Amino acid sequence: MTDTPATRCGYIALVGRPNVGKSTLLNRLIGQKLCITSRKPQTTRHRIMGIKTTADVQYVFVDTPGMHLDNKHAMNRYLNRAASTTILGVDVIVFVIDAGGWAKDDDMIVEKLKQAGVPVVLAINKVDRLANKEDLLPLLASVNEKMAFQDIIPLSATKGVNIEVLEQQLANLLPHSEFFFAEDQITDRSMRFVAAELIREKLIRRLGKELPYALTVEIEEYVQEDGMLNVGAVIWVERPGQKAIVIGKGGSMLKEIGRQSREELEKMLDTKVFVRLWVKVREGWSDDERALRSLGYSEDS
Ligand SMILES: Nc1nc2c(ncn2[C@@H]2O[C@H](COP(=O)(O)OP(=O)(O)OP(=O)(O)O)[C@@H](O)[C@H]2O)c(=O)[nH]1
Ligand SMILES: [Mg+2]
Repeated sequence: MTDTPATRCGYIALVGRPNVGKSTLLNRLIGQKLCITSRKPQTTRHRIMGIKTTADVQYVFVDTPGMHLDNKHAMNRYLNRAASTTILGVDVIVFVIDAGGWAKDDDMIVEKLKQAGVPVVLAINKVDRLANKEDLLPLLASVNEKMAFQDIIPLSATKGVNIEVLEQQLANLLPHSEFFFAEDQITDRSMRFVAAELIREKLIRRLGKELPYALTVEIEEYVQEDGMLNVGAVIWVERPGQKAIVIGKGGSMLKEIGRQSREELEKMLDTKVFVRLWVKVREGWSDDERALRSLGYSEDS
């Protein structure tokens, strides 16, 4: 008989509707900025792993796009699919909701979680926004009727409240296993992918309400040379008017996005970085299944 390893290791999906703080929570759990975040819903578009290794536990967190009822647009269908399929391959699910209240999308997600057949921990995020702790009581009383949660943990991803409690509970739920990844590995994604995401984050944060959904970033050049990293990226938009907005007056917006991206990449990689950006138009790419695939929005990416 083989001995059970003393260590624990497994996959933990962070799921929930858009904007509840899944990516912020993942970054907090692994103690470093990996996933992009913003005030605008539907910031995350790809499944991405964030790995945390301690002496005896390796947590493989999987960030997912927000799930929502609207399935009319091809991009929305892709986002829902990426999140739904993740649920089926993990050991534990952290279902993130907003302390502000239960929403219709949460009901839809619960139905999917019931079918997953793995423990679900409910994380009630953004408790720092509540004026009084008692304000949470009605929500706490009602969530028990939704499904049998393994645990219910009120927390704040931005303020770091109750994060260790969640982490400890998750450790207990992971199977005994050898580690899957090297102890210093923090993600399954390439730095090239992370660079594209960072540029997209700067764009989402700077631009108005509608534009974020109409753009995507494609890295064309990623070359390390003479102690310097050269990053060349195309920002795809859907209409000429959007291109003008992204470029800005005299190129001012594009220059600012480039500067912010460069600074964050330099901090992250501890090397000099040079960022070049272009803006190109590809009409209707976000509602075109083929264009989506060619721009990296496919199940295996
Ligand atoms: N006050 C407060 N704000 C938070 C907290 N956690 C996240 N936020 C904010 O909520 C917004 C959304 O956070 P994200 O982490 O991007 O949310 P998400 O669930 O990943 O969103 P999608 O990727 O769009 O599905 C950001 O402005 C965060 O700063 C929290 O604990 N307290
Ligand atoms: Mg996110």
